[in-house]
Amino acid sequence: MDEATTILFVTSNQGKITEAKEVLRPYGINVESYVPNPEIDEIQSADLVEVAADKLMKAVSNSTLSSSIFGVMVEDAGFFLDEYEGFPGVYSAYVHKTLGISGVLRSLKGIENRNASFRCVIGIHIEGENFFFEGACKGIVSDKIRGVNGFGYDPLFIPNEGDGRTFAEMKLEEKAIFSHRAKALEAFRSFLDEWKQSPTSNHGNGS
Ligand code: ITT
Repeated sequence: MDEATTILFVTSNQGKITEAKEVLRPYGINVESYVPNPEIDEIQSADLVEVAADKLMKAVSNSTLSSSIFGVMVEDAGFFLDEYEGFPGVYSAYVHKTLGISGVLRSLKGIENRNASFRCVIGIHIEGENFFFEGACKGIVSDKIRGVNGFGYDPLFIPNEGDGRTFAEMKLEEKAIFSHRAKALEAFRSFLDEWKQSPTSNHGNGS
């Protein structure tokens, strides 16, 4: 990226913003946060892409965009437990608010299958078009709450690609190596490299 590109990330979750900044900064992409008030109402759907698409449409129509903003971004994410056929998945925010991570942990007491994954879909609106990028991270649920970093389900989740620590025991830059969010943002970043070269892009080096 040879020029600063500013993306407006519309989310009520500060943790997501911090991580997106961390992943995209090395590529010269600035992430600015926009915390909607009231929060964007999410539709009920079993499909993260559908939820992200609806969020993106609402975010774009709610945001006042200055000319320095290159794109508008939203994200929908979830924590999927294999034992429960993916639940809480798209209901993760609700389960986190009601049961909390200690409730989720209690529900898994004595259960052998502790496989889990995080998944997310990032939706980005650029020059009137919407683009979607997915990321997933597999791991297992810890037998106790561990660590104070990150947010949400991080103190429960031990990624398979890691060294046995939960996400909440890792530094920001460590989680950003292989998290679901980092993977989706990397997919966006490589798309952007190609897109900027494309002759039809107004922002392209090749235009
Ligand atoms: P916005 O919709 O405003 O972006 P949110 O926190 O409601 O913020 P989601 O609906 O996408 O976001 O998140 C679903 C839940 O999954 C929520 O409880 C998050 O805290 C949790 N979650 C998402 N990504 C996570 C991550 O990287 N680590 C831990 N928990 C995460």
